[in-house]
Amino acid sequence: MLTFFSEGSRQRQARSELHDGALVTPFECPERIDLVLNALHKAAFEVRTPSDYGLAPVLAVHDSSYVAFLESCWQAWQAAGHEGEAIPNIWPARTLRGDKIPKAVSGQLGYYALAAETSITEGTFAAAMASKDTALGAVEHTLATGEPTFGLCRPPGHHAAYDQFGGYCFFNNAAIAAQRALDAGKRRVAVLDVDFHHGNGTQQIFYSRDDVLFLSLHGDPNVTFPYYSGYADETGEGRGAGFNVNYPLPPGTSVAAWMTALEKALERIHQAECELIVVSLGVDIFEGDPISAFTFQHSDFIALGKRLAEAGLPCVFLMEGGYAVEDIGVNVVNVLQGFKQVRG
Ligand code: OKP
Ligand code: ZN
Repeated sequence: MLTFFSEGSRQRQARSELHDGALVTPFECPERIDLVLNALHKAAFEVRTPSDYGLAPVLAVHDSSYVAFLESCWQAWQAAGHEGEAIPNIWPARTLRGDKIPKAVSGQLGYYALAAETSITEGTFAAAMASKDTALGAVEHTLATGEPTFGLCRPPGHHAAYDQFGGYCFFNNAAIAAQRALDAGKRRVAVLDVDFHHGNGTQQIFYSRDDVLFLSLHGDPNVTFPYYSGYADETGEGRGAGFNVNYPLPPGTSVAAWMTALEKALERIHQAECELIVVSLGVDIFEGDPISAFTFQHSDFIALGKRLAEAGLPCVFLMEGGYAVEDIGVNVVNVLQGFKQVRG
């Protein structure tokens, strides 16, 4: 299976994440890339550099003012004389106006952010551009050949909504890839999100559409980030009614129970006659993940890859979360190896 990866992903080198009331070194760190690349090389996976696909595929799923904000934010933040990294500290919360985009960068930050852990820094926009190129390189190869691919995206994407960043995400790589597959002629695409956290951004982007079936297995939002999205009663609206499926699961959920939810998701994918699966591959379902609460062991990732291969559809794996850095490489490679064991 071919891997796509763009070196530009290294340009996000944030120093600060607001975590448990303190500014800490971000969990979503550039070292994650090297640990996955090392494991891929050991397992003899070929890694390719994607083309530069420009902004058009980003603007197919994101708001142009939002994209312009991300591109200019760091410069504006510095010009305003702020010392640290760009982090919002006020939002258009329920009792404030949601229809105003303030002039000051501090006000814009709150408007375009959905959470406060994710800082914007010098290389953040460049890294987000690289990450979507990785996703596009992968999906283009799968569309051209039918072969499965892995896109080593960084930063991740599934929390990024039409016009909001947060949860370490800026551009929604999975949504960009799914939209590209539709534009290339696929009639319906499934985005299957197995990251520990609910893919609120992907859900929001496709919520009223029936050409993308979004399914997510994740920690119960009653007790888990992103808290305000990911409940089972979020099933889609309008044409999209029935095309959004959430499987919230309690912290500590057994792998057997998780796999039972996966069976239901795969059944729905077949019933909806999807022609391709984009897998939002977060390996933060690993038991040792420092910010998550599922119970996957190394070998369970092999079983996951096998089961996805048995679904029989063209498959694009895109990296999302995974913060147990010592284990991230083996966990990712195990999914891909499991897939290969079934589909070659
Ligand atoms: C990004 B991805 C934990 C707080 C969680 C943000 C998590 C973002 C996860 N104490 N903060 O892996 O889905
Ligand atoms: Zn996650």
